[in-house]
Amino acid sequence: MKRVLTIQDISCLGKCSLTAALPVLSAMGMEAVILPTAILSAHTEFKGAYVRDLTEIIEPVTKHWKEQGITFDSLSCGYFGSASQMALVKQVFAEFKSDGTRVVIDPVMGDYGRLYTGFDMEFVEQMRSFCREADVLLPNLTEAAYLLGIDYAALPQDRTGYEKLVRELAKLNEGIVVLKGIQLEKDRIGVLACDAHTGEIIFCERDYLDAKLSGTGDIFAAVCQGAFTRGMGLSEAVELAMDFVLECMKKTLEDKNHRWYGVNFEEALPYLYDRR
Ligand code: PXL
Repeated sequence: MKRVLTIQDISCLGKCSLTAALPVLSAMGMEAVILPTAILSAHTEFKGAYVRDLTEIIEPVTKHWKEQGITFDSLSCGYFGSASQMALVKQVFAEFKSDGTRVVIDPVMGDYGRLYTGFDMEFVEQMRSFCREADVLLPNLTEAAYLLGIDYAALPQDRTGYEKLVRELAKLNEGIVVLKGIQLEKDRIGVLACDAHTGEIIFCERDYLDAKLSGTGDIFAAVCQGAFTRGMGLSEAVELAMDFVLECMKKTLEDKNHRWYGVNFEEALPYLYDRR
């Protein structure tokens, strides 16, 4: 069985980051090992969340794994508790990366044009250079704008503009970039993927569901990690991630009393299991 590492926070309440990635990776048939970067009472869309930074555990936990001879088939990271964790996680990647171990980085910083609570420009600067570690980089539009130092309001409006943007992003990691949340038409949403090695560009589009739901990016990232680890190609991985996120959103919106703070991925898991 493939064993994968996912490094991100535990939001005790909120159905995102590790509490969403773990079930997704399990449903995809792989052993998920976790390295929590922080524990939060709830994700930061909740006002006044309690945050406990876990920077201090990174070294001793990974040292123990090394002593046990543990290896991973892929490595990923998402939400960091603080900017200083990036240097440590870079070391973790260096220690556990071997031939064929893909590093998937979701540069979690913000959405809808603004940074999440607790992040600042210094964090953005560090993230920009940390992105170099990524074989696969998964920014949304907000993160893309911050990474490239451009105004969110000045993002492109057409396919040609986005292709230029995604190629610029791919210079950060010289690998694969999957840019999420592109709306070229009012009722469609898509992702544009670029592989800097081959020059390949893929655009994958689905019907747009007009709902702002937290955790979809984390779920998208977990499916991508699982898909690449299972040996799927770029196009297959991206299609599966999009379809599953859409399935989660549909399941959520079917319930008029759905939770505001996360998607119903639980009832969508059989779909993922069948398509993996
Ligand atoms: O879903 C991204 C995410 C992950 N972790 C925490 C968050 C957020 C987004 O708000 O607050 C703690």
